[in-house]
Amino acid sequence: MSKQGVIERYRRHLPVTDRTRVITLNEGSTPLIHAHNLSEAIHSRLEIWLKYEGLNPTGSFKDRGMTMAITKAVEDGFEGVMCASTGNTSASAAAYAARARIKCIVIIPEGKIALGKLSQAMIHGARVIQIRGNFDDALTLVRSITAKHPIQLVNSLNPYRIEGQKTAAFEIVDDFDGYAPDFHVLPVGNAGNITAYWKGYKEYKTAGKAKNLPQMLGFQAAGAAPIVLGHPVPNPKTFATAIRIGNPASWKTAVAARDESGGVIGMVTDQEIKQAYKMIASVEGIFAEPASCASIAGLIKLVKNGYFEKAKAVQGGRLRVVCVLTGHGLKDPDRAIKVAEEPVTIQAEEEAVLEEIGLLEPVAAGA
Ligand code: AN7
Repeated sequence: MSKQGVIERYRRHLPVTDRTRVITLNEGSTPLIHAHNLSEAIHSRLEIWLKYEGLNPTGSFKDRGMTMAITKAVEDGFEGVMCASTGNTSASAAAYAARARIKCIVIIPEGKIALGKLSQAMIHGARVIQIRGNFDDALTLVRSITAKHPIQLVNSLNPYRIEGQKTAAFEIVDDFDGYAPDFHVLPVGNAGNITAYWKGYKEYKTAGKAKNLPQMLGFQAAGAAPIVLGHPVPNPKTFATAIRIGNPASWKTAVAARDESGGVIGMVTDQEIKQAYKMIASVEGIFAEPASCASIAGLIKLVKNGYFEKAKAVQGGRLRVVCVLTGHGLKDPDRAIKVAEEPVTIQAEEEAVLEEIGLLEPVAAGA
């Protein structure tokens, strides 16, 4: 069967009726990839799986929530939507709004979103407004404006966003034949995604479709870690621009997900994120944007701290861990080029190439 969007796939679990006109780009049903090499490299007791959300139509997990939010905005008669964004939400909103033929306005922090994401919002025809401020300032503006004008807010404060995003938890359980993983690891920015996953796992368990619940392990960047620190961060800093957020909208529900599941919300440094970013690309062949790799960095950190030593696997044997890779690496090629080895430039000659790759002994000078 060709891939259907998440609303069709999980219709019974979502707030739609037979008359709802579904706005979709066939998002979801993303691959859950067994990361053998990573598992071996970091801890033999862990069976690590990667939920590669970068393979959604606009390159991030945001499409799951956006298909719902735009579908409902159209159903409710809105002719325009608006969001604040660190990049991916704006790319997704712009694409789905274009498909629905409604207006889209995005407010972004000037100079702080990855070029790929900016290009998406622009080419899909959104009205792109950059502010001299950060994501939190942008969200404050959007909340105020959408409260007073007939424009639908499509940030994750919009409950339909969470409804759509919870489908990723359903997919994971379906892929594991009715079991949730022992641990679910993901990056935390505005905290909508951790809220959505936890809601999805709980609903699937209540519906009798999941036998267990995972422990939720969320990671913020150390320079933008309000939930870990217990207070808003007025001037958040991290090279993982997607999660450069100092006052998450879904703070309370993120803490609830952590506490109800017996999990952790921790933080990782930019250095740790960078290492994980390179590692996942070089040992598994999977390119995820920096923010996504906060999940891998966090997992590595917990392993080093002995976090998993006493843990028991629900199905016996190895501990099953799912790390969500929230966005595609191609969103932000500048970062990749900065952290990777530079290519060499040589003459267009076979000998020169052979020498470069070590298949030719260099001719000693004066020989
Ligand atoms: C790749 O696009 O907030 O904790 O405005 O793009 O649900 O916010 C993006 C967030 C993780 C954090 N990984 O998810 C936005 C935005 C990537 C992201 C997050 C984001 P939430």
